[in-house]
Amino acid sequence: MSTLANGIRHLPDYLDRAAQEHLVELIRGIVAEAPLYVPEMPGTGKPMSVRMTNCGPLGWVTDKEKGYRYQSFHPVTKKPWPAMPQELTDLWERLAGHPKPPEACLINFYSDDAKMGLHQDRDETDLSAPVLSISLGDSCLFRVGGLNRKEPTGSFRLSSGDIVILGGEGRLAFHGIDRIYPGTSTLLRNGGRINLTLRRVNS
Ligand code: MD3
Ligand code: FE
Repeated sequence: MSTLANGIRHLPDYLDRAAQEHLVELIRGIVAEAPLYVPEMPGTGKPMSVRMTNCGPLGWVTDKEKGYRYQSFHPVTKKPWPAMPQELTDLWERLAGHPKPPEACLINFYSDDAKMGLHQDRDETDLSAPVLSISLGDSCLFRVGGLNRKEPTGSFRLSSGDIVILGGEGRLAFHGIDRIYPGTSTLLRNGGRINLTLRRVNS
């Protein structure tokens, strides 16, 4: 375990191969009910390169017209998000140190050339709750900076089975994904990277 400057904890290889495979099976079931969709930047409508879906009572979505928000249903199918698997709630209870359960699990899928620009996560009402991130599949280069976009950033690699807990001051740190390293994991048959972020939205 390593604690970065601002309360960001990195737990390398926290999940063993069997646990990773089990999560991939759960995600396959979720995606069958709630397909990955292409999110759009607010205002411009520019498509993001990462595809997304969610499970749990709430899901994070974005589109050109209404921008970043949490809502209880899939933006394309309009159906409620699939339930949060107990396995994810258990991980949150073990690692998050937060009294209330997670309300949203955002599922990000990165193909070989996908990336995510530097941003803050601040669409949640309860910013005292941490965000818990689980990486599956190909490795990536994760970038994290300070509370101001201008502050210097550092980067490190996230690999399959790694968990990162973003709490305390680090909760509002700027962060992003610079690149995927294709072919670095055999977990996903067709390659790519999945990131799960468990979030508490409401106080
Ligand atoms: C640092 N996802 O969905 S997870 C996101 O790998 C997001 O898909 C990235 O950023 C991904 O918003 C990074 C790690 C992460 C998540 C939330 C954070 C790092 C964070 C919140 C504050 C600081
Ligand atoms: Fe983020």
